[in-house]
Amino acid sequence: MTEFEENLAREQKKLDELLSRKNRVSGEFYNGIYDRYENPVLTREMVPLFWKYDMDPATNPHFMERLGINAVMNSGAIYLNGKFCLVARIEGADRKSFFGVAESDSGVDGFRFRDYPIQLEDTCPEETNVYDMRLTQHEDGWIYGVFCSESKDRSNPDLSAAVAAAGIVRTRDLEHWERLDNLTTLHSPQQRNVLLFPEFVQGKYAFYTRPMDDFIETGSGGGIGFGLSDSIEHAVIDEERMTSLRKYHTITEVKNGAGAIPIKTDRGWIHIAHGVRNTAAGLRYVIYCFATALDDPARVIAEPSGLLIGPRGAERTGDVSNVVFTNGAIVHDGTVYIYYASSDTRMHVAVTTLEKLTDYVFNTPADPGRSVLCVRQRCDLIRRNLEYMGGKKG
Ligand code: M1P
Repeated sequence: MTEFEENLAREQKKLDELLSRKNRVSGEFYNGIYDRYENPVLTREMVPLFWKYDMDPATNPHFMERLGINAVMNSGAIYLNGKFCLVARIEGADRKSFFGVAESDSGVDGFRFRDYPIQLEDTCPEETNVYDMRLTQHEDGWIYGVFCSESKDRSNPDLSAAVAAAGIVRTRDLEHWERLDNLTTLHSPQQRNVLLFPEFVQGKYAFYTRPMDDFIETGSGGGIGFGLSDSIEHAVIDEERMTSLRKYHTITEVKNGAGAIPIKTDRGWIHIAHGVRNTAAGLRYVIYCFATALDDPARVIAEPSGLLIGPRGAERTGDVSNVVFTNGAIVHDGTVYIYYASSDTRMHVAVTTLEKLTDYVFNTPADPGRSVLCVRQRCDLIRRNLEYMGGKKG
């Protein structure tokens, strides 16, 4: 066997084992709200070898990576033609991200990438990076992908100064993609974490936005916004109403952003979003929920206290440690699959049911905002429990 053949055979075997590995509910974790799974559902090791290596021994005798992959993370999600589909953010070794479709029959394992990543139309010459696509099956019949389109800020000499905007594409099959104009928000200089609402609102296209003064800092942006546009081909939002707000000394103090496409229930739209706080160890990203009204998707009607998913164990380390982030969930046959990335490195799934998620969102108490009130809230629970447990004994 040549060096090439030996290395190829070993790496292909590792990949095949990873792709056929069954995933199981983690026995370690319990909160009654959702299950975690033992293994990540997508990692950089699950990318096809022919995306990274030159497979011709004549030009690559050492079987050397030519185009490395650094991470597979923040994925949009949709159930299409009997498959759980993720549109993953794949980050090359060159720090540029792009999108690839991975499909699975079960939703918890066996995700395989299609042969080619998505090749977006090159309509924005200044655009340097694209990431974090959210997929909306809209009532107009199209599947839309809204993602961050990042360009260098030419007005600022700082080499790291960048501008984030919301790019929009549409497709019917996740194979052929039409690029539309980037979203314009008349009163917000930058946008990230934008998603398209699946229904028309007042006959218009509706977006959740995340207004920002700057590429990193949201500045005066108070939280997750909501705005309407007459057109989707040339989307423009004038007014952005605030929905879930950033609040002092909460999980959303530094920033927050919309995540999965809101899930419709008979009690309201359930949102699975992310919140960011600062710590001495840097920013900490967690996933939280809120609900908005069916008759007014900008009006928050429930916001359970604290986080739904926080980074735990091995999830806590990666390229950007202490981060969990979601931009996709799938509801199929009453089961909810929440796809989330950990530490900007790999993808996981948390699984619950629509019934449990609704119970969590509408029956978990809200954050009362101050320690003295929080301990009172907890003592109420303890008192009720002790009375109940004492009553049972007697
Ligand atoms: O590094 C954590 C996340 O940071 C950004 O989110 P936000 O805009 O809320 O700060 C995004 O770039 C996201 O991709 C990344 O996972």
